[in-house]
Amino acid sequence: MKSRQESTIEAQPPQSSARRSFLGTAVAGIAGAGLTAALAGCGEASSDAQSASQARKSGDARAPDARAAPAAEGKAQFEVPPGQLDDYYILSSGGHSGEVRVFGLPSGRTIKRIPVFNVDPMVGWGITNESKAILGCKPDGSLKYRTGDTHHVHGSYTDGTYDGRYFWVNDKLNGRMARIRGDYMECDHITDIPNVQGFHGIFPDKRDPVDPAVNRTTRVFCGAEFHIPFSAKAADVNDASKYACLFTCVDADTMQVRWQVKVDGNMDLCATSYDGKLAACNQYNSENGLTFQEMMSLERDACVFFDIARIEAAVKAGKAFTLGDSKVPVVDGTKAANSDPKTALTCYVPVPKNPHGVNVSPDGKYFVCSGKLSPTATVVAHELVLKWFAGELKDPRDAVVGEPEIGLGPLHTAFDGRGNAYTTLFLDSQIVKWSIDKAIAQFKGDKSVQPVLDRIDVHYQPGHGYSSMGETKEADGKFYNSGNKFSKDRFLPVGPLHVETEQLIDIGGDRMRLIHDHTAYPEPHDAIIVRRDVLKTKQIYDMADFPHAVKAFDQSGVVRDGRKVTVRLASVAPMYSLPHFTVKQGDEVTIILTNHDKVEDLTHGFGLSHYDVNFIVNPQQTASVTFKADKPGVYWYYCTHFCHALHLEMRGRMIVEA
Ligand code: CUK
Ligand code: CUA
Ligand code: CA
Repeated sequence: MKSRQESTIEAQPPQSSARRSFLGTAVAGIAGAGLTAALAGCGEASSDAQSASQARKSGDARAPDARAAPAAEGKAQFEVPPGQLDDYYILSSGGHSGEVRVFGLPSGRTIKRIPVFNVDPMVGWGITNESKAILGCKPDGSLKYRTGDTHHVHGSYTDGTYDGRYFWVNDKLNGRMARIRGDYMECDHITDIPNVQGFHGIFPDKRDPVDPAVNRTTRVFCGAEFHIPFSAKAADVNDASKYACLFTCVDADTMQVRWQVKVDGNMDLCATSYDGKLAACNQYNSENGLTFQEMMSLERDACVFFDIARIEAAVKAGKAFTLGDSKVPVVDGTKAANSDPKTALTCYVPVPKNPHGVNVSPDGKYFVCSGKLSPTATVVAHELVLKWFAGELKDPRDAVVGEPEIGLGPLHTAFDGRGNAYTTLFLDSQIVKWSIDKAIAQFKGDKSVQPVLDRIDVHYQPGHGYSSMGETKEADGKFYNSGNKFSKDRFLPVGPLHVETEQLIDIGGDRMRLIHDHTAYPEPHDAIIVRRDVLKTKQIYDMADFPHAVKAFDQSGVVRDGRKVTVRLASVAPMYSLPHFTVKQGDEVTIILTNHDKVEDLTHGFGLSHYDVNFIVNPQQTASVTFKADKPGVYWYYCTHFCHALHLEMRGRMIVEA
């Protein structure tokens, strides 16, 4: 049998000329409306548009012009018609919703919301015993946390590109890292990171720094943004010199924390080299200040590099200490303790004031760190950082090979695999395309080169931008998505809280073209764009993976053990295996439900009236809930997930005897 994807590709009809001309007209209309709206609704966009039109008059080809895909060329090629599938998945963080989202690209269709750190009654995440075991509970059985703040999603690598096995996401709020399985696209593990607050950037490594045979992800690195005092003495709470941040390594397979490194400054993003040797974090607050003013006093902060092999050798050699209750070995990576390059675990490369974001070019040669408060991006050569660690480069700043001026508020950089970088400009509300080679030539002293190649207005204030397969060696330079923090007037008004705008940009040609907008519920930060063939998802569970499965209808029933009662239930559309069951008031009831349907998409739900119980079972899945039967009477349970013509009849009674 052909895979769904193969048959879809074959089934794709040639572009219909009728659709092409219709879409061309529609896009032209939208582009016009967008520009008018921008002028009317947004001060910054208005001045951008004015300066852009002035610049165009003066013949500056690098000026932005708020363009959408022009009508004459038509953008039907990017339309995903009804019944057709997208070419890419976007896996996006959901910010303080605590979840991860999956969109299709180029359509922008929402395909899935994966609950991770939040509670989600649609699937029963945070309600079933299985999900509570992953989330972690207090001794009384209630959830330890119900909230999270996801910022960065990254996938596992084999040979420098995504292998579809796992995805990881951080929880900035409660200091945790979660793993999502690539096959079922569900969270399977959450790890608490000890002694950190504001756990922010993450990045999986791409190969082992020492063993060349291990050419896949085995570690995930995590940066912490808020520095905290590692002294219990009350007198030290206001002594900034007692504060520090920890950089953490988590084992990708076991999800155990392997080691931590104490560093100066506050870390935002993480990046890893393609050879596995280095990880990097952009550092602001090198001042180690506790107040806003203190954090801004220095002209330069740093991009800090971690020599992974040396750190692991130091841990092995016992040069580590522990902090508080944590058993995780910690080594000293502060600047003062690492001044000798030949033994240093870390290298602090100075970059302009309060940088944000560090990204690695797909050829593995450069780390690009954005200026945030400086209108520049700093290009650091991977090879030169290795030279510094080898004692062959005097000053860490000598690893900088480019620092082009690109615009106001640079935050994050993506790549097209053709030597170009695309950086979000938060203050300018633009994406700027620039050439890495030209930036390097200019930095060497060639005043005639202009690294900036193009700019495009986005609506409005972009945070992260990311390109198709752009964080792998297979960066294909087709699409770029700008994740904008404000949408203002782009969508129908819905009261004070605005949805965010995700804008899809065609980066296949010399100039960027806006293809379309889609909405994203607040608030995505980072995302990755993954080619659809990378993900091999499973649509049906294996019943054998659930040790408590109710394997046959005749295994259904009520089992009593003192005050603990287990109700074993199975489902096949449109029936549960028990039309009713009886328990006693005060019993602790555990309901185990196995879905025996094998048909793809045949999910059942289980809602229990007035007991706040609500979860689903996908085909061949088993899930369970535990609650106290404290209200006597008759309570209907029913299927919440539409499954059959008789879905509404799919129900039964729980009888609670007083
Ligand atoms: S941070 Cu949000 S826009 Cu958490 Cu990646 Cu830069
Ligand atoms: Cu089963 Cu609806
Ligand atoms: Ca600073």
